[in-house]
Formats: sequence, C-alpha cells, structure tokens
Amino acid sequence: MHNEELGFNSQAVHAGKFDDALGSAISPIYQTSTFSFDNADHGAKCFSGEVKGYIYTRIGNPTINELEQAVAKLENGFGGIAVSSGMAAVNTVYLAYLGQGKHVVAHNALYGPSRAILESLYVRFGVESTFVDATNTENVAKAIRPNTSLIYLETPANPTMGITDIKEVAVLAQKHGITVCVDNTFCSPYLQKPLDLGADIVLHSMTKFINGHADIVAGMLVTKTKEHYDKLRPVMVGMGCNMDPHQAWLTRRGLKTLGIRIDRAQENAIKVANFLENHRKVEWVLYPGLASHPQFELAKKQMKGPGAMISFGLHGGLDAGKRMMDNVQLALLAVSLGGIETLIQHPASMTHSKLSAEAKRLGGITDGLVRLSVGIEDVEDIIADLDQALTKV
Ligand code: LCS
Repeated sequence: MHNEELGFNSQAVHAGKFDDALGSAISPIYQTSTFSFDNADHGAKCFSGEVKGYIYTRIGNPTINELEQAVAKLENGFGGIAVSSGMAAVNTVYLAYLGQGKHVVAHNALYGPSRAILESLYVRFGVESTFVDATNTENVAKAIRPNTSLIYLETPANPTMGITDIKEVAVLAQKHGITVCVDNTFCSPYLQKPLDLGADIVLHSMTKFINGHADIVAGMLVTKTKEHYDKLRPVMVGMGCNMDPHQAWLTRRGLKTLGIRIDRAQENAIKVANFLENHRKVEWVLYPGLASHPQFELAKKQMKGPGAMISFGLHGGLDAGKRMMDNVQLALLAVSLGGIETLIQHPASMTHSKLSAEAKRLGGITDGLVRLSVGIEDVEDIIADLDQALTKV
C-alpha cells in the first residue's frame, strides 16, 4: 500500500521508518556524535550539499530524522525539526522570526515561559510584544503593526483552554505577510492540524502527548513550506538545541501509540469534566467538550475531539483548590501534561508563576484555577480519587 494512503494510526506506527540492513522491526538507535567519510572529497561534498550524507549529529542523524519525518507526515507538513525541548522549539521560532525592531502578537495565555521570555529576555534585543485575547480575531487584527513579523498562538491555551480560530487568524496574517506559529501541544496532530488550517509553523512540546510516557523532555517544529524550514533549521543547528538520538528513539516509540492513548484519555476526560461540572463544590469548569465552554462551537469545528486537558475552579478559590490538590492519591500533584498518568497542578503558583500579577490577570490565570491532565487509568478510579479529595475541601 502506498504510504500516502495510510490512516493516522498506521502513519503513527510506520512513518519515517528507514531501511536497515538486518530488517529490524524497530529502527536501531544511531547513538553517535559523528559519521565518517569515504575520503576527503566525499567529506567536502557532504558539507557542500553536493552529496547527501550524515556529517555530525547536531546537524542530522538517522534516528532523529525518522522522528522528524513521522511528525511532519502526521501534521501534513513539509518537514520537521526536532529539538531538545518544547522551550527550545519556542526559542528557535522567536530567534528565526524576531529581532531588533520586530514585533510579535501573541495570545495572552500561553505556557508561562513562552510569554515570560519575550518580556524578560527578548526585550533586551529590541523585540516588542503585544499580548491579546486571541480567542477574538478582532483583537489580533487591532494589534498588528507595520513591524509585526510573527503571530504566536497556543490553542487550546495553557491553562485557560481558550480557543483561537486558526483559519481566521491565518487569513488575516497572510494579508499582512506575517508568519503564524501555532503551539499544538494540547491537541497533538491527532486532534488538530494547524497547517491545514493555514498556519505556517506548528510547534510541539513532545514532552507531552506525542511521547506520552513522562520519561522524555523534547520539542518539534513542523513547517508548511521549504522556505520556513530553511529559515528555522539553521537556527536550531546554530543554537545547538538538537535532540539526542536516544531521546528521539524513545519519542518515536511513544508516538506509535499517540492515537489510542488520546482516544482513551479523552474518553476519560469527557467523563471527568461532566463529573466536575456537576459537583457542588466545583464553581466552574473549562473543557472544550462541554457546551459551557465559551468556544464550544469553534472547538467542534477546528478540533477532532476535546482532548484530555481540563481547568476548573472550586467554590472557596485558592484555599479550596490547595486542599483538593493536597488530598489526591491516584493523581500526581505535578506539572507537565499529556502522559499516561493523571496529573493535577496549580498554574498561578507553578507553571505560570514567573508571570507578573498583571499578565496573569489579563490572561485569566486566576489563583483559583486548577489544571488537570487526565490520564489513561480506569476512569472510575480517577473520578473516585477526585471525589474523595473534594470531600476534604
Ligand atoms: N508549550 C506548551 C503548551 C507547554 O505546555 C510547554 C510545557 C511547553 C511549550 C514547553 O515545553 P518543554 O520545554 O517543557 O518540553 N508545559 C508544561 C506544563 O504545563 N507543565 O510543565 C511543563
């Protein structure tokens, strides 16, 4: 069967596999820093690009390349650039598209450090940033300036679950010649394909759903075109934020089960979200699968499913939330997300603690917000655990 015709799960299992002389079912790990040349001329030709060949692992490696090809295939992109972490992916994009006198428009609720580095680090190099509620495209339109070079979105956003209309923003950006990057970490390509909706770059913390086993920190960029790929790849190579082959091999292994893991976690999350919404101690729940979500209709249109991330608040705010988090037994009180295990955390004091009080207020990251990443355990056990923790509140 021609590879182009395969479905998502078949691609997740097979895409990018390279031929190995022994016919191994799983590709070997090329755990090497460097590759020898046949002779001096061959080496020179590899460097000039006249001959295709591996040179040095920071520049390229077969194990890393397999993962890049697989994720690019699942995102319907031109090519993938694997990096050492999600934040390495964020920095690669910022360095490639921002600089002295350039301006970025970003959603006002992003993973904390994705916003914080613009305000603390990139500002030192003359980068201007404007944060808006991008769930309303009008706000993005109003923020665009002549020097805007990048629109940076996260949808659903961490941790407010706000959903941006990728297609609308992409049409707007195209009119102005602005590059659009979408952090697709909360969905993975299984639930959302930003490049098909008009984005130029997709970004992943593969630490989350793509690897899915809480044993790797990793990142990926996928571009729609060769032009964007050629702009980003040298930044990664120059910064030296490449993956390690073993890290790539483990991530490729995790990717094989992405679809079935999300199916299961999402099925659990729908039940957990309903349980929370109907619990008398819960004041509000934000989950794209609930009709109460402000962008419920957009979520249905743009995402294949509502995913496994839920934010909620209790009557009694922060104190009540802390008491609940201190009393979970099955769920882990831990940051990160998208793994096989259920995790609970408090963004205002943990993942988003580096943001100013004003940034948190404008982004909707309230003290009472508790974030849940629903895992693949038996849903009865997850709900029983949350229920017993809520009785202590
Ligand atoms: N983008 C999003 C949406 C994220 O949630 C994270 C990490 C990153 C990028 C950065 O990826 P990393 O470098 O960690 O691989 N989010 C985390 C979170 O919510 N809790 O702990 C990490």
